[in-house]
Order: sequence, then structure tokens, then C-alpha cells
Amino acid sequence: MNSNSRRSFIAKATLGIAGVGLSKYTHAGFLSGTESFPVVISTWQHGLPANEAAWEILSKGGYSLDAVEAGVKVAEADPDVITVGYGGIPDARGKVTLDACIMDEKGNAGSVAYLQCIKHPVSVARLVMEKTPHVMLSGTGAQKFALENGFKKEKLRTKKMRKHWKQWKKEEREFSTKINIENQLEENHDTISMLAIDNAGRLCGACTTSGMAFKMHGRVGDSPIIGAGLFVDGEVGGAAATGSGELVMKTLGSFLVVEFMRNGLSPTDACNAAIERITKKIPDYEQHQIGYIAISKSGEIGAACLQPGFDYAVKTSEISELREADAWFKKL
Ligand code: SD4
Repeated sequence: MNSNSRRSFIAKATLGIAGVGLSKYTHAGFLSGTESFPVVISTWQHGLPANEAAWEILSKGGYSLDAVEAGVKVAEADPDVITVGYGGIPDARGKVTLDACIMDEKGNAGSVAYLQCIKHPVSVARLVMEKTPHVMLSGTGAQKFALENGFKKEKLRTKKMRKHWKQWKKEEREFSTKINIENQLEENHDTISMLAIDNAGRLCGACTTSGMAFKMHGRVGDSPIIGAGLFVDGEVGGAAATGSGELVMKTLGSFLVVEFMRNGLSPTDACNAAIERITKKIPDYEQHQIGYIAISKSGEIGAACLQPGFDYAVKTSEISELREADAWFKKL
């Protein structure tokens, strides 16, 4: 059996189990569990320093909305995190275009898409939520709104990314998804999505990205789409995504995870069920990576992914660690 057919076999076998009923999902028990408040989780390795920044606020009894904003801003400001904010991998025309959103425990939401030259898109998204009657602003309108509210216009593309883009133009010139190695230059990669519950039990989330490497100019992914890249229902739980945004958008992934939790699944089982939905609905799912993180309103955390290799960072008063999410395609 070659590795592709072996993968299909494993996927079918798993589908068989899962098809019996939602409660039949199997996952490593240590990956979820009840954690006390406050708690913060976020995607990928760059989630570790981001969680620390969020913790500064949470540990002092602060608001989880402030915590998730401050947390993801660490990745946005870091030129070495090349899939978020400043230093992000450009699109096919060499432009860095950013997507971000934020959501609070009451269901208020703000979002920006296709935003250029502004270093902290998540903070602009928060202002959209707090200062406008709208949920989402995009492109030049979003940029104008940011500038009117005191943000500075800045050049975001680093020299390293300009070189990377020039090289890509010379060699590849075609968009392709690469599982877990969207960023081939560094260990750190991908969108940062963060969910936090504060001392008062308020659950908020944020998500920010420069999107898929060398995407078409004008392309917007799942990250700023409420319900796709992020969804929070303060009475149930929250979920957030990373990976190939098109698949997440087609299945409204984060909303789906929260709805599965509403129907009684644990966070990890809910993430697995949303991954399963992708495998049922999207024919070329094997070419992609998707990762979900989730948290219930009581502070239980979980995660799941399509391909092995998705890590998420967890911070509580007792631990600060990186965990490997349960993969649909188990390690071969
Ligand atoms: C997007 N979901 O733009 C983002 C990118 C990402 O791993 O998370 N990549 O589709």
C-alpha cells in the first residue's frame, strides 16, 4: 500500500468509526481536560510568547478582550513571524495584505480584511467593533478608518520577504498550498488565533494573519470572517482556525465547532467533528492542513487538525506549554 492509499484507508476507517455517532470520536485523552480560569490558548509555536503577553493581563484580573488583543499583537509586531502582520509573506504581487478579527463574550465582533500598511490589524478590528455600526471593513476603507483613528501608515514588507517573493516569482509563480510548511524559512508559522477566559469567566477571541503565502492579490481568507476563522458564543464556548482558509470558509468551521459544543461535544471532539465535515465535503482535502482550537465556557480546552504537525500553546496558572493536536491522518 503506497502512502496515499494508506492515508485514504486510514481516513475511511476513521470515518467509519466517526459515522456511528458524534460521541464515538477517539482522541488522546491528555489533549483536553478541564482547566481553571483564567486560561488562554493559541495556535502554533508563536502562541507561546503571545500567551505570555495575554497572561500579563489575565493574571491581574484583566478583561480577556484586552488579553487576546495584546497577545496576538506580539505576533503581529514580530518581523520573524512571517505569516502574521509585520514581516508577513506577501501576495503574488509582492504586497502584504492583512486579515484580522476579534469577538467578545457578548457576541460583538469586528473585522478587517485586505488591509495594507497598518501594523496592528487586530486593533483596527477592535475599533470597528467598538466604534462603528458595522462588523467588517476592508481594503482602502479599512485603511482610511485606521488612519483617521490614529494608526500610522507603515511599510510592512521586510527585506527578507522581498527576497523571498522575488525568488518565488523566479521559480514558482504559481500559488500552491503546502501542508504545515507554508513558511519554509522558519520554524514558526501560520495564523495566530487566540481564545481566552478571564477571572470573571468572560470568553473572548482574536485571529490575525497575512494569509496564505503568495495568494492572489485581493484574496481574503477565513481569518477575518466571523464564524470561519473565529467564533465565540459566551454561553457555549469559542473556536478558531488556522490552515487553508478556503476549506474553513466553505464549512464555516469555527461556528461549526461551537455548534457541536452546544450539542454536547467536548472541545476536542467538536474540533474533530468539524475536521470530519471537511473530509466529507471537500474532495481535495488531503492536500491541505487545517487546525482548530476550542474552549468551552467552563474552561475545557481542545484541538484537532487534518494532518499531523499542528501545535497549539496553552497557558494557565500552572502551565505554559505547546501541545500537539490530534490529527485526522494519524502519524504514519
Ligand atoms: C488563510 N487561514 O488566509 C489563513 C492562513 C493560515 O495556515 O492560517 N495558514 O487562509
